[in-house]
Amino acid sequence: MKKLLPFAAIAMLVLGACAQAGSAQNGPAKVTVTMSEWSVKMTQTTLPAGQVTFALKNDGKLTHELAILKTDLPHNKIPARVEDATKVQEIGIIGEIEDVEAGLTKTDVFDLVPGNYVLICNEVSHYQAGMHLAFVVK
Ligand SMILES: [Cu+2]
Repeated sequence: MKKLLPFAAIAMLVLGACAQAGSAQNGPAKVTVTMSEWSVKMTQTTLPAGQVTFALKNDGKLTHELAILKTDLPHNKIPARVEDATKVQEIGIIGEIEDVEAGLTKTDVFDLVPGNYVLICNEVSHYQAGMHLAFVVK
């Protein structure tokens, strides 16, 4: 009987892994955002509601960051800050991945409800240089 215990433990691990894979079938729960000067790309711009893993990959030479805004504003119409026009107002911010240095990738998980979103880089003047993108959660 003692020898059965390790098998039971392995079986539970395998079942756990299957359960995780199963939930991914409902929709991709992971998206990669690639940033460089001066662009933002996403592997897909329609995401399923719920927990979504964002991997921010910095393919550029400067430090970039990702801020997720839940807003119906067009992605190129986010207003500048009054006190510092080199950055925009983080309207409806639900999370961010801060300061990813060149060549690195940082990952975080965000809980998304259905709606319209804008993804921006809010390092100094990066938004104005074109680092913004719209995506939808359904
Ligand atoms: Cu940037």
